[in-house]
Amino acid sequence: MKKRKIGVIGCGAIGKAHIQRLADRIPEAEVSAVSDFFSEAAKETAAKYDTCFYQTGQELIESSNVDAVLIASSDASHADYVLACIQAGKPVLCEKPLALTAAECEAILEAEMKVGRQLVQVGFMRRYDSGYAEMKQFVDDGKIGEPLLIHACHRNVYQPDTFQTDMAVTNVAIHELDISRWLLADEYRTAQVLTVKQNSKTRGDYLNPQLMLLETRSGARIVIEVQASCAYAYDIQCQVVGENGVVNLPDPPRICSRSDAARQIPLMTDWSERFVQAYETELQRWITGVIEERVDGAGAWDGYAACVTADALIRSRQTGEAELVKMMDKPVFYM
Ligand code: ISE
Repeated sequence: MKKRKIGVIGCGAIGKAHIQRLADRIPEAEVSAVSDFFSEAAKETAAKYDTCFYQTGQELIESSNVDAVLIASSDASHADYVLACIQAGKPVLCEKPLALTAAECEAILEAEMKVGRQLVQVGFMRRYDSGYAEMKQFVDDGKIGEPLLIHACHRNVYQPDTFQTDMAVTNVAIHELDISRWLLADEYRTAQVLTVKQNSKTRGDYLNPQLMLLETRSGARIVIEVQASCAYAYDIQCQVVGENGVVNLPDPPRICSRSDAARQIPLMTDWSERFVQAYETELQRWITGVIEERVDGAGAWDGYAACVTADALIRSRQTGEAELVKMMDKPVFYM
């Protein structure tokens, strides 16, 4: 079997976790190249995995030693690297968000249409989580009737010192923006951020929590509570309410202990542990897509849809009003 040579840009926490997964779990892939804005991090990773170090992401993308690229660098760097991959004609899995703004995503859509082949997959790994996948099947099978509402919570324990208010949308709620339109097979019409009582324990200068309200074109409503930090655990909740019933995202299985007159089920605190199965399935399906020359899961269009909505949420925080989510008509290329 010819292994696909994967270049990884970004050797921070998520980059390293992906490299380990590729090495341990994906026999059809080998990590052939790494790079990072902080070259020491890339050099260390290259030594650990006996792979090649590249000074810049651009050099890695252009190298003949790389068949496909995984981008796990800082959010602000995603769009330029994705464009470079498209220009080099190489498949790319880009961690979420695809870009920081819808305008950057539009450039990506244009570039992809110009080369005439879908190359971009976006790291919306929740679509591969078995819990979300079961919910989606349940909704699609009509088991709760017409969906009316989604209640979602995204609660984090901590954030890096560099965290800012907008990142609660672009980096955190972006998952719910994708998964909700996927679960409902609907697009958004409006987006609004509501002012809520703030957590006085937040360490940093950002709004926490934030409550986001979305309305879809068919009139369904989605309420997302985002606690970027200071929550009791990393807790992801999602409930779809339909005309005939509701369906809930299952919590990941954990042991249940009984002692001191209490029944206890531990919760996770670190987001990187919660969706391990989803990340693994995502990588497996991405590599299969690379081999079969197609994109699996969320593509550039989905990355764009999430970013247009994120832009509207950020505008809404400034205007205090519900903002229209102004998406371009879907090009035939993405149908
Ligand atoms: C983090 O950056 C992620 O990427 C996780 O997927 C998300 O759940 C978490 O809230 C973010 O802080």
